[in-house]
Amino acid sequence: VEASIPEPQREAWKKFSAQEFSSKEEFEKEVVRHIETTLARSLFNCDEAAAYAGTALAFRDRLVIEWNKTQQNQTFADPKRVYYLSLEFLMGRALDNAMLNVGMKDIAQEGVSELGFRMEDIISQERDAALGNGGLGRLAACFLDSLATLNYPAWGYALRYRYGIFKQEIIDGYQVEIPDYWLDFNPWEFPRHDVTVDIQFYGNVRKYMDDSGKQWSVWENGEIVNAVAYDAPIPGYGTKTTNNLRLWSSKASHGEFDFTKFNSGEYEASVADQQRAETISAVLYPNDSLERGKELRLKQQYFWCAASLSDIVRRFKKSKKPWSEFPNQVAIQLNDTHPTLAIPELQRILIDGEGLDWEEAWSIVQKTFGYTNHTVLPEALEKWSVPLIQHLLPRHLQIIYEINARFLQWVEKKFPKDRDMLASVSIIEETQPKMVRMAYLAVIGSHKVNGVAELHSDLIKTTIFKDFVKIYGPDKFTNVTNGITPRRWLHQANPRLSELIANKLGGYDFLTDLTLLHKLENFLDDKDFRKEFQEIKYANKVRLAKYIKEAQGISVNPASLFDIQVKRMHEYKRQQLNVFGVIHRYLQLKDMSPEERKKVQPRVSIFGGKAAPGYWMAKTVIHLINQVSAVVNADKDIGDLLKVVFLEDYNVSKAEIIVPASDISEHISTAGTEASGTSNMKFVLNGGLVIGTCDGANIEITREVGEDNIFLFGNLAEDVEDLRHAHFYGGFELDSQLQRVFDEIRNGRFGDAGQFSALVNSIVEHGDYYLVSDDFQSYVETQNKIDEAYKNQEEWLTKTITCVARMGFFSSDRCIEEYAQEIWNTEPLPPPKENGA
Ligand code: GL2
Repeated sequence: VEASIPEPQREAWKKFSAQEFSSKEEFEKEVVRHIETTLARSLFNCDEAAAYAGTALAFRDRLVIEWNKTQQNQTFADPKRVYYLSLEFLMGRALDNAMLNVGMKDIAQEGVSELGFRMEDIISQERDAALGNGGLGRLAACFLDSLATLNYPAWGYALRYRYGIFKQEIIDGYQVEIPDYWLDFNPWEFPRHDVTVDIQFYGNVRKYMDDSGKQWSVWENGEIVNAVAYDAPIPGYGTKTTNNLRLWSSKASHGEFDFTKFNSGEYEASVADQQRAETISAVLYPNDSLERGKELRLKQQYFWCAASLSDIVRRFKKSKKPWSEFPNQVAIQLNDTHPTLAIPELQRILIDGEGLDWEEAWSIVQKTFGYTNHTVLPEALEKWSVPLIQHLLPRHLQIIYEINARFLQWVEKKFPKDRDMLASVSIIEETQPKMVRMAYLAVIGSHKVNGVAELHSDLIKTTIFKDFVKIYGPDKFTNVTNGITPRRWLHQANPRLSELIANKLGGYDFLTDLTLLHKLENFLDDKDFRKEFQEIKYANKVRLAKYIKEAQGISVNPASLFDIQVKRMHEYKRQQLNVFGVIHRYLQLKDMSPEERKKVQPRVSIFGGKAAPGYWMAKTVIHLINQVSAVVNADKDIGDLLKVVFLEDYNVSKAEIIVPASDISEHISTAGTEASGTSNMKFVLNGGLVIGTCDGANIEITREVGEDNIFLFGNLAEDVEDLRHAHFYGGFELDSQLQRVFDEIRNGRFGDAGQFSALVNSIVEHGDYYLVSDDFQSYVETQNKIDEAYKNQEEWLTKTITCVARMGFFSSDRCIEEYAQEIWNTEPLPPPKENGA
C-alpha cells in the first residue's frame, strides 16, 4: 500500500501505461528495439539466438501486461484460489506456446521474416524448461495451461532448479548424462527479490506457557536459508488470463557471504555456507517413480512447502478474513506425496504462529488439501526415516506424531481392539529405524484423494489405501482421469492437422471444447478430407525422418510403418518387451527368402527416453536397443524392411516432432503398473493408433475409440499376482520364440553378451516380475495383426480419423473442471471486459 502512487500522479501513469503491440509493424518495432537496447546488438550482429531473444522479449512484454492485469483483478476480487504444489513442471518451450495462446503467431511469423529470419529457426533456439522427469511433471504443465485457459485463479509452486533434467547423450551405445544448465538466458522468469521467505532447518523445540496459561511451542536455534521467488507468466489460450508459476530459489540468509566470518579470516567457511544454502534448489532429482530417501531431497521438499505456504498465508491474511474462511479462499492440491510436509507445516503455522487450538487448525488443514496419487509402485511410495525428520524438522515430527496419535485414537473407536488395523494405517511404520509413511499422512490430512485413471483409482482403493477406505468410506477417494492440453499437443505440435480440423468444423472452438472433435466422424467419407488427413500424417513422418537423419545419422523411409515408444526407461514400461520383439522380427526376416521378404510391411522402430542415472537395468535396455540398432541398420539383407532408432535426449520439444509422426505407438506396461500414461493420449489425438496393455488410461481410450480401433494384448491386472506367484514357485516354460531371442543375445549377436545377462536372467531366473515372458507371444501376434491392418491403408485411415474424433474426453480442460467441482470447489474469474472490447 505504501508503494502505491498518490491519486494526482495517476493520470500520468494511465496515459503512459505500457501498451501491447497489435500489428506486424508494431511487433517488428518491439523486436528491433529489444535487440538494439535490451541486448545491445544491431543488424550487423543479429544471429538467430538474438532474433529469438528479441521475439521472446516482445511477447514477454505482452504477457507481462496481461499478467499484471490478471493479478490486479484477482487481488481486487479476492476469489478462492487454487495452489498446485508440484516438485516438477515439465514446461518445454514457452515462445511458440505464448504466440499461439495470445493468437499472434501469424503476425509474428510475417514480422520475423521481414527482419530476415524464419520462425521455425527462431523457435528452435529456445531451450526447454525441463524441470521434470516425465508424465507427472508434464501433467502439471498441462494443468497450468488449462487453469489459465479456463480463467481459474491459480498458482503453480515449485523449485527453481539450476539444473533441470540432465541432457542425454548416447556414446558407444551407452547413456551419458550431461548437466542441463538452462538459465543462461531465460527471458520468461522474473526475479522477485522483494518476495523472500526465511526457511528454518534443524534446531530444537522449546515449550513455554504465556501469562494466560496457554502452552506454546517455539522452534528455535535452527539454520536459516532464504527462499527467493522467481515468477513466470502462464498465458491462457483465447483469454487474457495470465496466471503465475512461482519458483523458489535458495540463497544464504545473510546475502553473498557472512562478513563476520569473512573478516575474521574464515573466508572458505563463509563461502561454504553460501554454497550449502544454494545447493537446496540446485538440482532436480532425476528419478521417475522412484524415491531414494536422500536428506537433500527432504530439504528441498520442506524448503519449497514452507516458502509456498508462507506466501499463501500472507496473501490470505491481507483479506483480514477469519481463519475459518481459509478453506473457502484456498485450495491446495498435492501433486503426489512430494509436498506432504505442507500438511504439518500449515498445522504448525496455525497453532504455533496464529495461536489456534489443535482441532480448529486441523479442521482447516483437512478442508484445504487434496492429494493426487500417481503410482502404486512400491519403490515410489515415499517414506522418510524418523531420525532424519527429527534432526531436520523437530517441530514437524512432533506434529506428525500428534496427528497420528489423534487419528489412531479415532480409528480405535471405530474398530475397537483391531490391533492389525492400527498398525496397518499408522503414519509411523514400526521398522528399524521407524519410518514416516508420507502417503498415509497425505490421505489423513486431505479431504479428497484421487487417482489418475479409472483402473488406477480402483487399484489404490483395493491395495495401498484399502484400510483407509474402511475407515473413511469410499467417498473420500475419487478418480480424475488425466488429460493433455490440446493447445500444445495438437495446435502447436501439429499445426496442419489443427488447421484442417478447423476448416472442417468451422473454426478453432475444438481447442477449448475438445469434445467437438466428434463432428469429424461426419467427414469419414469425405475424399478430400481423407486425402489431406493422410498427407498431413505423411508430411509429419517426413519431418521426423529428416530429424532422425540429422540427429542420429540414420536414413528411414517415411513410407514405412512408424512404430514409436518414447517415455522414461523403466522395467515396468517394458521397453525390453519391445526390443525383444524387434529382435524376433529381425530373426524372422533373416529366415525369409527374398520372395517372402517382398510381402513384409516395412517398419521403423523408434525408441527414446532417459534412464535414471543410477538405474542400471534401464541403462542396459538402452544399450541393447542401440546394439540392435547398429546390427539391424547395417544389415544389407534387411534394408528398409526394418530400421531401429534410439533418439537421443527425448524431451518435450522433441515430443512435439515425434508425436504427430506415429502410425503406432507403444504403451505396453505390465497391467496394473502404469497409473495412467499421458503420451498415449497425445499420439492418438494426432492420428496414431496404439498397441497397448489393459493398463492405465489405455482402458479408457479403448472405451472412447472402440475396441476395433486399438490393439490391445497381454494379461490383465487381476491375473498379475497369480502369474508372479507361478513364476516364483513353479518356474516356467519359455516361449520358443522368446527363447530364440535370448539365445541370439547370449551368443553375442548384439555385442558382448555379458552386458545383457542380468537383463535376460531377470526374466529366466529371477521370477520375471514384469511378466515379459507371459505377454511376449500375444505381443508378437498383435504386432503381426498391425502389419496386416496397415496394408489396408483406407481402413487404417478410417481408424485413425475415428480415433481423433473420439479423443474429446482426454483434454486437460475436462480434468481441471472435475478437480474444480469435486475437489477444490472453485469458480473461474474471467477477465473484466475492457472498454470498447
Ligand atoms: C506418473 C505415472 O507413472 C504415470 O502413469 C502418470 O501418467 C503420471 C501422471 O499422473 O504420473 N507417476 C509418477 O510417479 N510418475 C509418473 O509419470 N513419475
